[in-house]
This record gives sequence, structure tokens and C-alpha cells, in this order.
Amino acid sequence: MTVAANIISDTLRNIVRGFPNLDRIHPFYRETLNILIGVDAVKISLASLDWASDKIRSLSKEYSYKIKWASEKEAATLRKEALGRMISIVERLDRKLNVLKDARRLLRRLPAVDGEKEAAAVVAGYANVGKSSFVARVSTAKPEIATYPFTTKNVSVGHIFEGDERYVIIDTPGLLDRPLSERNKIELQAISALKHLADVIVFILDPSETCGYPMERQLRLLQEVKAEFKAPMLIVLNKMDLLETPLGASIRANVEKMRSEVPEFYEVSTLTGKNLDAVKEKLLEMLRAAKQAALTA
Ligand SMILES: Nc1nc2c(ncn2[C@@H]2O[C@H](COP(=O)(O)OP(=O)(O)O)[C@@H](O)[C@H]2O)c(=O)[nH]1
Ligand SMILES: [Mg+2]
Repeated sequence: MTVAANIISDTLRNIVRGFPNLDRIHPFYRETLNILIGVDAVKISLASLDWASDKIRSLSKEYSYKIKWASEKEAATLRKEALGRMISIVERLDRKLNVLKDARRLLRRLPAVDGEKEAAAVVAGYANVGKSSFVARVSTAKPEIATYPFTTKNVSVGHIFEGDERYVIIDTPGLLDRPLSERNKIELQAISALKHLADVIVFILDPSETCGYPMERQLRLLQEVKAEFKAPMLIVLNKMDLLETPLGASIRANVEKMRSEVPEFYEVSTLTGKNLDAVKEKLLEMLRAAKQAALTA
């Protein structure tokens, strides 16, 4: 009986100890957990396990004492009674254990964003403007691909290394590539969680419009994302290599129009690499500032 009690009690205690500290995880994780499972539900479950672990240990002590002074026959009954009570405590934890199992699974599936240390850039813009190409160009060659917990969509998480600095850049296909009004509830939840993650928004536009979306729509999305996310924004015009093609005139016209509406932006080509060093330098500067602000906050 004592052995069984110790095993059960230790197992419960280890589940609690092995669980990430909810007050210290990245706000993005906490928000995601909160939306899908509920941070309070997880905390209550952890507290219940803690309580059960103590309770089982004290029952074990209580019955050991009784058994010591009991007759052989009484002892057998007491042992059975003790185990019965312990099992009933564990059975009542069933729902709580499931909450923790779900929470664990969710946290494991989240993109590998390393808590407080790393500032993160999130990439937005219509489909086919060159978001994935951009992430590939400015970050590690092989970004990690994670399935976003809300959707079947994949986010790709790249790392930007600069000396001993390390930042995260996240491509979120299917989330920040069209107006909010066109998104379903699950996608909106995902975006809400992304807000806690984004220190900088990289917004990419395609003035050649070969992505299939006119500049006006792209600019409207830019305004929408800007209003939605409070993070500073780095605006990038991609596919500038197409200036040398018959599309050149309309690209030039679109860039001129941009100049009258948007104070600062970068003209790049993720195909040829044009201006990518400058935009990467600017991105690093913004991420550094975000990190500094977080440290002094
Ligand atoms: N000409 C040109 N094409 C580009 C450039 N960047 C991306 N593309 C093309 O645009 C398409 C969409 O690129 P992708 O990075 O997948 O865009 P995403 O949907 O925003 O992630 C692909 O066919 C790319 O080859 C560029 O700088 N110049
Ligand atoms: Mg893409």
C-alpha cells in the first residue's frame, strides 16, 4: 500500500513539476493556451494534482499507522480501504489530467519561439507577393515548419543570426494575406495570438501586381494590418527586377503613388537579391529596438 501510494504521489508530482511555468512562458504561448484551453483551467488542474499528491501521501501515513496496530484481518480490510480511497482520488482527476494532456500537446505543436529572449518579426502581405522568398532570403536556409495549432496551415519559422544576436521571423501563409472580414473565427483567433508574438511586422507588396492583386487592395490590407497590430512596420516593395520588363512603367507608377502615401519603404527583389542587405539591416535595427524596449519595460 505504501509503495503504491508513493508511486502514485510521485507520478502526480512529476507531472506538475514537468509542466512549463505558465507565468513565464512567451505571451504568444499563453494567449494561444488561453484561447484554446484556458490558462485558469490549466492552473486549476495543476493545483488539483498537487493537492491529490499530498492527499495520497497523508492517507498512506494515516493508514500505515492504523495498520500497525490492527489485527491481521483488520489490516487486510484497511489496506483495501486505503487503496480504494486513493484510486477514487485519482479517478476524480481524470478530467484534469486530460486538460493537462491537451495543453502539453498544444505547447509542443507551437512554433519554436524561445520565450523572453527572442524578438520576432511576422511577415504579412497578399499571396504570391514573395513572403516566403523573403523569409528564405533573410533567415536560415531551412526554416522550421510547424502546423499552426488553430488551423491546418503551416507557419514557417526562420532564425536570423547576427553575431551573437538571434531573432525569429515567421511566415504565416493564409493568415495575414487577406482582409479580416474574409477570415473565419479560427483564423481570427490565430491572428489574435500572433499579436502577442509580433515585435515587428514586415509588410510586403508587389507593385508589379503579378501576384494577382491590384496595389490598391494591397495598400488597403496594409492599412488594416497596421491598425490591427500595434507593432512597428517595415514596408517592402518586392519584384523590382521586373522594372526592366514591359511591366516597368506600371511598376514605376505604383511606386510613385506609394511615395505620396507611405513615408518609408524599401524596394527590393528577392529574386536578384537587390537591396536585401539594406532591408535586412533595417529589420535587425527594428528587432534590436523591440528587444531593448522589452528589456526596459
Ligand atoms: N520576378 C520576381 N518574382 C518573384 C520575386 N519574389 C518572388 N517571386 C515569385 O513570386 C511567386 C510567389 O513567391 P512566394 O515567395 O511564394 O510568395 P508568397 O505567397 O507571398 O509566400 C513565386 O513564383 C516567386 O518565384 C521577385 O523578387 N521577382
Ligand atoms: Mg508563401
